[in-house]
Amino acid sequence: MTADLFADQSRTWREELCAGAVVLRGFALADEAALLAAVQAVVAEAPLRQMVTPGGYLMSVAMSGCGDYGWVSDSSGYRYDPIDPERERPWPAMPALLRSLAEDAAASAGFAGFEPDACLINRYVPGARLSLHQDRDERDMSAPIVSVSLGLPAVFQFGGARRNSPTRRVPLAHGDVVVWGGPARLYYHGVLTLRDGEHPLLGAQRINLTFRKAM
Ligand code: MD3
Ligand code: FE
Repeated sequence: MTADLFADQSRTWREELCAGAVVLRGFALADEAALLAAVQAVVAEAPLRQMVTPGGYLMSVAMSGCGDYGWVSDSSGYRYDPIDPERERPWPAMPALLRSLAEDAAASAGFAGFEPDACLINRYVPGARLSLHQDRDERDMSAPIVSVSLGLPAVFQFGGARRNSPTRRVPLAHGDVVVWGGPARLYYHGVLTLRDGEHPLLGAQRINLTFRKAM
């Protein structure tokens, strides 16, 4: 009865990228329908929007979020804000299912006790990209970041501690979860231009969730 024996694990496996960074392939697949419903409920309340960088560029990625804080970019800089400036209201609460997925992924990568207070939602349509950057607006760098990929596949670019560190390319597919912590927490990273395609559940888009401890 090999099929039964592997029923729970056959679609999920682990790949260590470097010390502190692990890909949990397929980790989000088990609950994908409920996960997508939760994300849809959040963006129905706080719509995805393209933000402006402090340098005046419109970001190709559309963003929203939930939890106690949302990440905001405008002409004055980047910040975590308890208020969504578009709606002048707090961000939607983080759905329990999203929180527990992030906590479970962090624990299974060795970061037990992760308590995210922010979940950023990034939406990529074909042509959108995220250039190489560090995530350094969070207060506590000992907490990891948990990333969940949904929809169209993307190529993730991941370097090192310096902007000119050599980079590697890692394909990320629907249901993949990545946990970044420890020595990898401040590594430069980005997402290459999303290619055209059609995902059976999400159509022509990729959604990425990143769970953080912002404050
Ligand atoms: C490596 N998002 O929102 S998630 C971001 O797919 C962001 O939308 C990408 O980078 C996306 O800031 C990549 C993977 C990720 C997130 C945070 C990291 C990788 C990281 C922090 C440190 C090192
Ligand atoms: Fe990032």
